[in-house]
Amino acid sequence: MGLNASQKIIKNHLVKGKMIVGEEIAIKIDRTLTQDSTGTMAYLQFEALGINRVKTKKSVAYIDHNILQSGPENADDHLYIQTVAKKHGIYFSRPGNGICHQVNLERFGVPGDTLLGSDSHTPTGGGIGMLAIGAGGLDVAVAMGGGEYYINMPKIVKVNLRGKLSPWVTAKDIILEMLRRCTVKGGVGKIFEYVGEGVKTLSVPERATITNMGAELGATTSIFPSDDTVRDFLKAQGRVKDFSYVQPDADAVYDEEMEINLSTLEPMVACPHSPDKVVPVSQLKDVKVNQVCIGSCTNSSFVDMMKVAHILKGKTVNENVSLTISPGSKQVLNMIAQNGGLASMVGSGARILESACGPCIGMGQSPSTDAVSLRTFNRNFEGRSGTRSAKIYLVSPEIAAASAIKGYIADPRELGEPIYIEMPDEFLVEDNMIAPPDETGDNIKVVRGPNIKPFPKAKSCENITCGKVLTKVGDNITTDHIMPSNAKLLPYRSNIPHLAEYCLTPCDEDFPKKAKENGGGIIVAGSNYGQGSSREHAALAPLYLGVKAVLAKSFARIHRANLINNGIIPLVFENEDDYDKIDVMDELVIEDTLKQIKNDVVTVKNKNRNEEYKMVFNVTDRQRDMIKFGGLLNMMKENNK
Ligand code: MIC
Ligand code: SF4
Repeated sequence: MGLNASQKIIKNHLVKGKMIVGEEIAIKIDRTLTQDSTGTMAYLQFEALGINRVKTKKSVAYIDHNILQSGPENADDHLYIQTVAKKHGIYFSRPGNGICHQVNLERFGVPGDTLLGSDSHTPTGGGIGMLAIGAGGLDVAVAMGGGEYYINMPKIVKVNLRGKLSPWVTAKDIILEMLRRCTVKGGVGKIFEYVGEGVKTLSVPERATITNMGAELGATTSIFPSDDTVRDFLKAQGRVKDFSYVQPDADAVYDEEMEINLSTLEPMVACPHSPDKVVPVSQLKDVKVNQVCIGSCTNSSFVDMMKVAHILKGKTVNENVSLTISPGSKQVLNMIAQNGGLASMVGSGARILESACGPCIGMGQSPSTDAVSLRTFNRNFEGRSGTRSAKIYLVSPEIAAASAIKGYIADPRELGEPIYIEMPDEFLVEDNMIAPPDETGDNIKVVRGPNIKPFPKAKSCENITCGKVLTKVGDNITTDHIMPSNAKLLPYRSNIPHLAEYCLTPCDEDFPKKAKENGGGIIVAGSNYGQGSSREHAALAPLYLGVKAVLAKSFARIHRANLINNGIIPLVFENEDDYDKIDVMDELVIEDTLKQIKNDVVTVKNKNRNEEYKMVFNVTDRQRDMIKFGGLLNMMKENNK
């Protein structure tokens, strides 16, 4: 029986377990990436492991998220990451060099290798045939130290692409179609492998747009098997030596299959406030637009930027629209500066921002009250832009640029003749903003600003776990709800006590207060709890506030792992109706916790209502140990005794 590309890479990296769907496997990680908003924690945790030098083939630390520097905090974090990287053998991509996923694709990604990144959009690397997975900072820290990465063997889904995109229809529309069909939870426990005739028609950046936004499906990752298109891309980046073919066998078997006929797709839009609320652009025509933001790790490549430049050339941005553009990397910015594309943007009145995440993570450019903002980004969760009442729509760069000129949501097909931008034969390669590590690190002093506080450490599990239900939230709660991130809070990513004051406040303003008054407690949630970002802070802040367990209808993959890594028990309702029976401030108890966590089903008693709920605790033995010992770090210490 033949293997698909995902299975081939997993097989080559398999350290423990069998490749049977749902069973726990451990894989060797070749490469890691961190960015600054999750990186400080990841490096504090790496330091706690006491390992001197990273053991990966290459690890890279990027600065791209917290770049506003409205006080010393962000700059202090940058300096900490810069020095810790220099000391421990990590390459440092300096602020200004670009968004981690874009730069990784250009300068570091290697087909067939595994990449673990402390950012949920790490699967962007799947665009060149890497097995690239997003994870919490602690998992990345362990991988940097040479430790394996544990996942349950995902189902591999064959996505057969047929036909060819029509003019003005883009890769963004392919992934929006995937989201329309599968929803934001449809990818949990799956890898999407894109194959078929249609793949040949897609460039590397187009593929990367799709694998990037596969994160919004909740998928473990997405991948395009590497082919001649990837070879040409790496050659144009001066890295053909990094290329190898990773192709599925002719008789490869998949766990599920689906098909998209590219020829029938239309330009699409994801409506507020979820990336899966997708409709064709024709349904939204004439909606007035106040702001347009182009960029992010989803759509900021050279070709994306050049398409936008062509649409804007000789035009003026509508009087009622503010247009911002963030090119994805220094390479992209420099190339459009040299070929005149940037001049067309500036000439039209676009506001050019730094090559960084910027408005995508609410680092500036929050829209006005009730505004309609069109963004080429990947997430439009409520409040993420920094303006709670704003309505964010996710679109292709083509729709974005056309709408910026017209002042309302525009169908780019009205622009007439399509634009075709050739992929360059040679990209402008200049790695002068990537600082290599010191050879030994012995004389490097790690600089720690006053804002860098120690991270909270879990305690070993008590035999009676009890607490009040501090809050009860609905379905699809994102980590942006659990641990909001905006220009005011991002500077505190290395200061959990401060961040904890805002934990879950978008859902329940009094949550931190209630947690403190009751000495911690329990969270009750609907399905897909913790979707979105990989930020471990969404587990660390609840840990700091004394949260012991989360009872939910279901969990998103990375957040569930982060909870377990930090000793918080994630339990799933066996009977979803029980969710309705629990009220805020009910007192819940898990008796004989140490015994019960050995089982797949745990009984939770509700003292106020004299009821019992069966909760599924379907985790691996290793994860049971983590809960017992109080998280991954404690378990590792215990195992090393
Ligand atoms: C995001 O897009 O939500 C982020 C900001 O990049 C996060 C990481 C973080 O919260 O720092 C992610 O995707 O993991
Ligand atoms: Fe940055 Fe946005 Fe990409 Fe997250 S999704 S890495 S915030 S550009």
